[in-house]
Amino acid sequence: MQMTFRWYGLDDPVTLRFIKQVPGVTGIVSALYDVPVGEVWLKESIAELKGLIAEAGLQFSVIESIPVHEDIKLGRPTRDQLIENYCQSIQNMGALDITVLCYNFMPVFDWTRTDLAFRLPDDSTALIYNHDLLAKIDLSNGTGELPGWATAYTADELNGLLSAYREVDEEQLWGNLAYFLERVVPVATESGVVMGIHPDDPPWSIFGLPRIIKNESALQRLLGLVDSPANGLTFCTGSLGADPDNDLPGMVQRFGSQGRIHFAHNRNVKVTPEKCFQESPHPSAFGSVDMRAIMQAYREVGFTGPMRPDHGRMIWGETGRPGYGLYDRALGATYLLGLWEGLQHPENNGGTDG
Ligand code: DNO
Repeated sequence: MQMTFRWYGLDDPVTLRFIKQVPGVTGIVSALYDVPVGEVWLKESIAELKGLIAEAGLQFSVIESIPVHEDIKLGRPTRDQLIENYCQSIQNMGALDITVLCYNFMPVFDWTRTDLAFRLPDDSTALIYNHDLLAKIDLSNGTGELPGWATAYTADELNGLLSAYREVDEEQLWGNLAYFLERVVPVATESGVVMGIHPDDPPWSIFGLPRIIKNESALQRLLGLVDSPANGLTFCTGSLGADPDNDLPGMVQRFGSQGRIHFAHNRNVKVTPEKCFQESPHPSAFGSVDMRAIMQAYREVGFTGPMRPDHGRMIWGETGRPGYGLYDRALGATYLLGLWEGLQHPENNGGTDG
């Protein structure tokens, strides 16, 4: 296992130098944030980012994410050119030896919360989600009212997308995902890249949009769409853990032993009443996710891929990008590495990457 950290590029207040100071973190998860969705990621631009990371003494381990254009998810005729561009981006990353790609297939909205700075009794703040409150968010003026939504849509753009998705049900979305994967996975394989789909977050429909990557049977179905090792998973305990029916350690066992988990996102969530959750500190005691059992399952399947602590709270007065401050994620990385070391088989005395 390689412990990694997400970095948002030169604008990120959490610098590569700070990340390098977190014990045991050797890899960076990043992306090109200025390429319009659908365009090719140029090799020179990826190489430049890789160079910055290497200068800091770190490895560019994962691209998270190359966004999938809505026209691909909607199955519009323009998708073929967009898929070709996507393939080109994969070839470019592969040529630079960046071998893990995280992506998602969530219509319109990536991860979604109702409050990005909910104050906890200890005065830290966390991201929370409440399904009833979400339903009350008014989208008639675009994404303005949605807390922290990164891709701002105007009212017209958003209405256009929402009405286009009214014609696409879950089965059609599966079909469009299959169409995409049938074309990109062979290119990934040739390029030495493995793909890990990120589960839907939260793992249920929001705003009436179809969402399909939500549970074990969906993940198994995904793997079968193109039965090749390059077609795999980003296993996110926070996203899947929002549904108490998901058996996370069992899923790590079953998908990990098939060699199909390519990237691990470890986050804890405290699942409150139905379809409500609060992001909580990484250790098991603070949420509904049994982190020890999950790490044990990763040990048992001999996981060698990248892992990152996922969202943290804001603590010690830190301000910054919600979920992506330095301190709580650094505590998370240290906790996960501690579990990893403690779960090491006594006969295998080999550091953190065994
Ligand atoms: C949230 C992240 C997601 C993830 C994408 C992957 O913090 O885990 O935004 O990067 O869903 O495509």
